[in-house]
Amino acid sequence: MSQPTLIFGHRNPDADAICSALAYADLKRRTQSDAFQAARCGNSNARIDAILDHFGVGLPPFIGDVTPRLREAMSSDLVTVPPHATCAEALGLIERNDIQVVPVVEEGNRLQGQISIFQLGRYFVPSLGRAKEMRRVDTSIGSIVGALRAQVLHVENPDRIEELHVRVGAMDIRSFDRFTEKEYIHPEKSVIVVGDRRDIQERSIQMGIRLLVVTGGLEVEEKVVKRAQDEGVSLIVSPYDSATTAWTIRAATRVSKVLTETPVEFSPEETVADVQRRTATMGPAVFMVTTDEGRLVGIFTRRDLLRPSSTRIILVDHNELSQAVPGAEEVEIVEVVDHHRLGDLRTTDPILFINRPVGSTCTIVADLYRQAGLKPSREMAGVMMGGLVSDTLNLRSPTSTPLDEEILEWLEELSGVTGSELAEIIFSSGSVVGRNEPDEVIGLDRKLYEEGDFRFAISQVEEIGFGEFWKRADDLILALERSREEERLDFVALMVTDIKEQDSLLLVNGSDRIIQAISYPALDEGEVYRLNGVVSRKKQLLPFITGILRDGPG
Ligand SMILES: [Mn+2]
Repeated sequence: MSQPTLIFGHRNPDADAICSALAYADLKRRTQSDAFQAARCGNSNARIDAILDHFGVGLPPFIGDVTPRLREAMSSDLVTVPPHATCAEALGLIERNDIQVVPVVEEGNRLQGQISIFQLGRYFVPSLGRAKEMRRVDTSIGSIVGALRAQVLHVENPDRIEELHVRVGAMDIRSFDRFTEKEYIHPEKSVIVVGDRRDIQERSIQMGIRLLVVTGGLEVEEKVVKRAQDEGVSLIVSPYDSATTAWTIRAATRVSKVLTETPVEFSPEETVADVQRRTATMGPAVFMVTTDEGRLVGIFTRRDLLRPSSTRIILVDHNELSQAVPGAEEVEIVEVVDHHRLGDLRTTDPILFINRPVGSTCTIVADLYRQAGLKPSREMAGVMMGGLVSDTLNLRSPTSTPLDEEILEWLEELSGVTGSELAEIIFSSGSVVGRNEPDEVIGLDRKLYEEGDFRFAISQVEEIGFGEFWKRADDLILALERSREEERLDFVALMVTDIKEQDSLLLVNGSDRIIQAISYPALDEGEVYRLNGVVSRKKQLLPFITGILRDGPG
């Protein structure tokens, strides 16, 4: 089964990011297929937990990175041979599977080497300058019997691996003797392939050669068999003619004797992009993928690396790559459902892109249920309410629209909970500032933006009253500055919103150009400002900052 399409909210997910991913996956499963799965690329927080716990829904699984890895690009459908296999077996696999290279593995798939069609070619193609070598075989008589499917008349020590030299006894007996003398091959290492030439059969046995192979499936005289047994000469009958038999014996050489190529090994966890870089200038056409323990798990060619990743993702509650799960730019983004400004996203194919200026992504997803003529379950209605109520501060934020109001009413009916009850559950789940370390407060709901070369981040926390904030303001300012230095940003801000009073405080650090342009009253010049009536980062604060960047102060 192909992997499911993953539905992700943004990094540092808030309730709307998590809840809209869960609900959109549920809607997709109901309207299309099971192949959709909600995911998250960041940690949960107390508010998200409060919503999900209340409706008995589990958190989506954490997937922190979707960068394509070698394990997805490689082929794990492996055709291998053990080191004791014969070249004939390796060649058979190469031919049957239409491949170029066969990995040679020991017990437990431990990679020992690889054998390629080119290597086998060099081994088998005759070279007149190395005539003697061309007839050498490193194998056992048992393997020769197997390769030839020979009839055994007598064999000794069939499993012993030994160096043998093959000769065809096709000449006159006198020439045969002369050749034998000239080549100095010890009879114990000689394999002689012969047809029904009784004189050469007998001379071979008399010389005490290691193996006599009678070809063409010919009958061997009883007397000859008896002599072979007496002299301890192995004697078999090949069904093939002499030329085929000689070649097949040679092909009974064990692959371990031919191995010369050292495989280039890669880890399944390397990214496809890294592997592409590493292999760009490498000679071999086929590469091996092994675990740290040296176990072979896959094989790939450069072409496998060019196939587009099979990972498909849907972005909800964001549409900018800087806010998306790491690796998003290298996989296929198939849909976007969002309620933020348009960012930098580019795709190669047309995609479904839903962006509506409403209070929450959950509002859009709920509306999609309505359009499909479907009622969400009590749990899903509650989950969507969670995103809607927390993003619109229960409709009190300036980002909320008549549609949010209408959808909230519909979801209240389905979930059996009112917006204010849920708001109470969400926002009383504790002071974010009081419960977390300053660095965590900055990171919980933080968005990164790029305007040309200008890179900045705005974090936001919602509190009931500013009491906890003032206790920790100094530490928060230091944490904010650290975060800017660590990420080399031009400007950072933390917006602390009092959801009861509908006001915010803004902590700033970085770019003087922006800070000097802030026209809100300063509580602490250059560091803390009071944003009267401002509660929306997206609709109120962000346009203010991008306005300064584009037009300059004024
Ligand atoms: Mn949202």
